[in-house]
Amino acid sequence: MATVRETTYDLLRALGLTTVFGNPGSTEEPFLQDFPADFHYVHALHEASAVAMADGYAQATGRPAHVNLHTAPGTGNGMGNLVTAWHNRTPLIVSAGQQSREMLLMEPRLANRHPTELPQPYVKWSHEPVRAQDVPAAFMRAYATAAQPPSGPVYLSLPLDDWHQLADPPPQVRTVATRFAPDPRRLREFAALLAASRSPVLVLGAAVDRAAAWPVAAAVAERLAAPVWSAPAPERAAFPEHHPHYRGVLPYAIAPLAEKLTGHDVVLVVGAPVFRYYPHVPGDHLPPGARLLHVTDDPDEAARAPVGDSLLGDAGLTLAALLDLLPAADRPTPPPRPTPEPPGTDDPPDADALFAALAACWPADGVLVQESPSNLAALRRRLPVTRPASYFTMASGGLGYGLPAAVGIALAERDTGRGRPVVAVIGDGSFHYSVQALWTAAQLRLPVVVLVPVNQQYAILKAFAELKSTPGVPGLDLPGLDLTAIARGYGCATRVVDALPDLADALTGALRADGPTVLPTPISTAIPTLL
Ligand SMILES: Cc1ncc(C[n+]2csc(CCOP(=O)(O)OP(=O)(O)O)c2C)c(N)n1
Repeated sequence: MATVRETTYDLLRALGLTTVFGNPGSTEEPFLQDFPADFHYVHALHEASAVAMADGYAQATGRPAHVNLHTAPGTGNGMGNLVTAWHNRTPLIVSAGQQSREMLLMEPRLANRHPTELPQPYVKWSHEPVRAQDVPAAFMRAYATAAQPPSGPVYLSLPLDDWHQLADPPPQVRTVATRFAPDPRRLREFAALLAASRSPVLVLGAAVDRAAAWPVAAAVAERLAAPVWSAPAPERAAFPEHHPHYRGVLPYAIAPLAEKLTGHDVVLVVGAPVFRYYPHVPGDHLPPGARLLHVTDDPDEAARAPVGDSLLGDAGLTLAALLDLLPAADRPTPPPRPTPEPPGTDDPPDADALFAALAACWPADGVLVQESPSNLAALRRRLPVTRPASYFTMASGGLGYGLPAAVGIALAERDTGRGRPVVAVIGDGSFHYSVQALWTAAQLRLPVVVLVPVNQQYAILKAFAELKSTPGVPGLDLPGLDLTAIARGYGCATRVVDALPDLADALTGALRADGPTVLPTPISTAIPTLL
C-alpha cells in the first residue's frame, strides 16, 4: 500500500510539478525526505524569494508552479509576494507545513493557528485537509483552482504527520480549461458599438500577453485603425511597442488618464483592470461622451470598475472573435508617435540616458524584469518591448518581487531550452527586499544580469511626498550601502558602470558569464516627477 507521500509525489509528477521552490523547516521535512531524483528543489534563503521565483517560473513556463513554505512564519515571510502573485494572476500552489495533528489542540511551537485564514484574502482557495488521506486529492483541487480563470495562488496547510499515513487510491489526474470564450450575443453588441464608433481606442493589459494574443491584438487595432495604449502600470507588455499604432503606457491617476483618451468615443479595454490607479488625482474616469467596453476573464474585476460595460472572456479568444465580426474601418491610421529627443549628457547620467544606452546594446531576444519605481517611465519610453512574454514586473506595487522573479524566469528559460537572456533593472532601494535571491542564482549558475540604477534614495517616495505636499518624511535616503560587497557575498560577479560607454561591454560580458552579475550604475539624484 502506498503512503500519502508516495501518492502525492506521483500526482505532482503527473501534473508536471517536479520543480519545488522553497525554504525548508521541520514541519516540511517529512514531505521533503528522500527527495526524488526526478524532482528539483530550488532552495531560496527566504520565503519572499521562494514565492517570487515560483511566480516568475510559472509565468515564463506558462504553467502552474509549486512553492513549499514553512508553516505560519514562512507563510508570513512569503506574504508580500503572495499579494503580488494574486494581482499578477499567477497560478501558484503554495503548500506549507503544519504541526502534527496529534498536538494541534494545544497549539505547540510552529503550529499554524488559523492556517486557512492566514493567507487570505490573497489566495483563491485555502485548505487544510480533514484527513491525511485527502492530501493528494487536495493537491489536485489546488491545481485545478489555481489554473482556472481568473488564475491565481492557492494555499494548502499540511500537517507533518500526514505524509507517512497509508493513502487511499490515488485521485484521478484531471485537466481543466484555462480560458473561456465570450457570450456570442454580448460579443456582437460590443462589435457593433466598435464598428459604429467614430474614433475608437484600445487599452490593453497583461492578460493579452498571458493569452499569447499580440498578433490578434495588432490585427484588431489595424482593422479599427485605432491607436493602442498600454493600461496603467501593467505587469506584462500587451502589444508590440514599436508598432505604429502604439501610443505608450497610460498614466495611473484618474484625471491624467482620462485626459489621454480625449477625443475618443469608444474605449475598448482588454485584459486589464479599469483602471490600476495609484496617486489620487480626482476627475472624471473618462473624457466627455466616451463609452468604455471592458473585456476581462475576472467577474470581480468587471464588477469593481467605476465605469463601462463588461464582457467576460479570455483576452485572446475575445479579440479573435471580435476580429471576425469587425469590418475594416474607413479612416486614416493614427499618426505616428513622435520619437523621443536624444538623451542628455549629464554626469552622472539621468535614468533616461542610462536606458537609452541600455536600449542601444539590448539583446534582441532579451527578457526585461523591472522594479525601479521612479525610473519606470524613462525605462518604458527608451526601451520598447517588441516581443511577447519578455517584460515582467509586479502588478501589486509591493517591492521585493523583481529580483527573485528574474531568477525564476532565468531558470524557466534554461528548463524550457529557450535560453533567452534575462536582464533585471532593480532600483537600489528595491534591490534589498529579496536580495538573497542572488544566492540561488549563483548556486544555479544562472546568467541573470541585475542592472541597479543607484540614486541612493527612495526617489519615488520623494516624488509622492512632493505631489501630496507631505514634507519632512523620514527614511527616504539610502547612504552607506555597498552593493558590490553584498552581491559578492552572495556569490555574484559585479562591475560598477561608472561611465555609460562601458555599459555595452559590461552587459555583453555578463550575459556570457555562467552565473549572475550585478551592475551598480550611479545615476543622477534629481527626482523625476510622478505623473
Ligand atoms: C514591500 C514594500 N515596502 C515598501 C514600499 C514603499 N516603496 C515604494 S517605492 C519605494 C522606494 C524604491 O526605491 P528604489 O528601488 O531605489 O527606486 P527609486 O524610487 O529610487 O527609483 C518604497 C520604499 C513598497 N512599495 N513595497
